[in-house]
Amino acid sequence: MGQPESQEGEQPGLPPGQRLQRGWPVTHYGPVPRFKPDRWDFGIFGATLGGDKRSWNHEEFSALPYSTVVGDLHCVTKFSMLGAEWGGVVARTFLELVPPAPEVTHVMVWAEYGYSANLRLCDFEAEHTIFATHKDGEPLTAEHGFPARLVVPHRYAWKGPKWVRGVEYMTADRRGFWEERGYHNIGDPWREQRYSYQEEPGDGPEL
Ligand SMILES: Nc1nc2c(c(=O)[nH]1)N[C@H]1C(S)=C(S)[C@@H](COP(=O)(O)O)O[C@H]1N2
Ligand SMILES: [Mo]
Repeated sequence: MGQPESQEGEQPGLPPGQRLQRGWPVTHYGPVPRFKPDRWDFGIFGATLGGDKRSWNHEEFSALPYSTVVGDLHCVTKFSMLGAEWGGVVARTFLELVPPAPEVTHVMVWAEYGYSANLRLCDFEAEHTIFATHKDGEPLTAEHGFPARLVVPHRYAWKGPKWVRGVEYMTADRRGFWEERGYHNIGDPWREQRYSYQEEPGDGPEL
């Protein structure tokens, strides 16, 4: 076994076709929502074990166990940021607090204005998948998702909604906002799964 194959001009640590970005650009669709602390909550719903729902207001969310993970952000428009330190609540914490029914295979992560992204349960429960409130020790700014955004370092960054509001447990896969609009249902940057036309049978629900 040698080094992983890399085409000329590609940098180690960068998925194929990506380039490093200096600084941290802001990328999203639509306006930046205004945070209203007394109106904000974060909910877990859908196919929970026993059918309960649970939600946390901002104060309660801020009191959940805090950890840090190191992870990349790969935007499908080809820029990447490597090795940021994200602080917040790891996604699997919610699976412990509100266990899913045994039939759950996928989740839909919901954000302000109805933005959503679907993930396989295994990607959601990966140890570095985190609801980040901080980056490199600083609270997120409004444009980057304050008060919380999901980071899934091993998926393209559209799978990490900013301004998250909750998670729906699902017993079958369903496409989220970009997955319905031409982007790949799985979105693995290491396999360069950018567009839905690249999907193979089994990668996602019929379009
Ligand atoms: N709510 C919401 N979250 C979103 C998006 C969006 O349009 N709305 N865009 C995604 C995309 S495509 C990227 S690349 C990242 C960018 O995060 P950043 O602006 O913090 O760099 O946010 C993701 N999260
Ligand atoms: Mo993106």
